[in-house]
Amino acid sequence: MEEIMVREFHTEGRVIACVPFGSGHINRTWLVVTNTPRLYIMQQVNTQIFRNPDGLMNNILLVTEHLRRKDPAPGRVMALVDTLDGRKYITREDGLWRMYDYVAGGVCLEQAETTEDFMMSGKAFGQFQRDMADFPAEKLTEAIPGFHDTPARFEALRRAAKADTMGRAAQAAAELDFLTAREEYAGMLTRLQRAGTLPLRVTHNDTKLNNVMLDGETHEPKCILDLDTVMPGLAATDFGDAIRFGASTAAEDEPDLSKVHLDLRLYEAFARGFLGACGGSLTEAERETLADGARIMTLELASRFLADYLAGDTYFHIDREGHNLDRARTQIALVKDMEEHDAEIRRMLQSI
Ligand code: GN1
Ligand code: MG
Repeated sequence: MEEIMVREFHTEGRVIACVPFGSGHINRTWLVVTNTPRLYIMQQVNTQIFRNPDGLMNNILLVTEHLRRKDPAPGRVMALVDTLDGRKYITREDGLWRMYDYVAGGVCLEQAETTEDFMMSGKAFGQFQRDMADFPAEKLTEAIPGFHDTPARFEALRRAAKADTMGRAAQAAAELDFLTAREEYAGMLTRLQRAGTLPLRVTHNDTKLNNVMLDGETHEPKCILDLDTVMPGLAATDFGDAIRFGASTAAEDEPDLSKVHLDLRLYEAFARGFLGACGGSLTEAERETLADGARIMTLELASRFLADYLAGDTYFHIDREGHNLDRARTQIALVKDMEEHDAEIRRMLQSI
């Protein structure tokens, strides 16, 4: 299908290849090669999951326009390629199709090579917070309603365990117990937001290290990728999701748990980058909940991976049997480290 869809966009030159690209769990992505030096990224967005494609694309258009006003230099903000009939995307039964200019000269890391790199990704997401601080969050659609409604995520886990449609709950009993014991705590940010203690911001909601493109030479932040989940949210969850993914010593799906630890030096590096770039725009309450953001996002992802494992892997792409259970287990290993080092982490954050 991609060979057909790629002809629907206004590319320069003739398309000579369309190669699977990246490591997303939800959408499908291709690198489009032409007979000119120009490259493109084409994506088929999963509309079973993103059920409001027009709202999602409207978010992206509004946000990229706002960011481009702040920094008009080429390659700093993702730019959509027009379709042949002058639109920005195509919606069909099999999903939403769109194309971006490929940002040349950048690198995306799956794991931080140096603490400096991770600091740079903190800087990028902090800058995003600051650049979007004067944008009215209520103009954005909730691309996935209740995306970080942690209590609802735990409720979904409970339902999946109870239904146990695949007969897998027995294998995951220890993980279920671990998460259930932390359910009350995990709802804390959602409660503080509903009470008005934490303000709604424009947040990215998928602040993984591999969603920041760094300059290939200087490793300074170049461009933030994957704007699909940009919507109103909490600063602490953007901070926390980045720590969850990037401050781990292992990949999100590492099956050997002895390799999975929280790296406090990486944690601190990200925090320095993030707070340095957005610091002044955060309230005291927001700063105080950053450590909770990291722990709660990790608990939330653990419950999402586990619920998907129990329900038969219908949400996150898997490459092997038990993939989502492995993912849930790495998240739990990280939570254990976060709990053990909580006092130290809070002291470190306070000192920045
Ligand atoms: C999904 O597909 P990807 O990698 O952009 C998920 C995120 C998770 C992430 C875990 C829409 O993101 O919430 O944090 O996997 N995106 C959606 O790696 O659910
Ligand atoms: Mg994403």
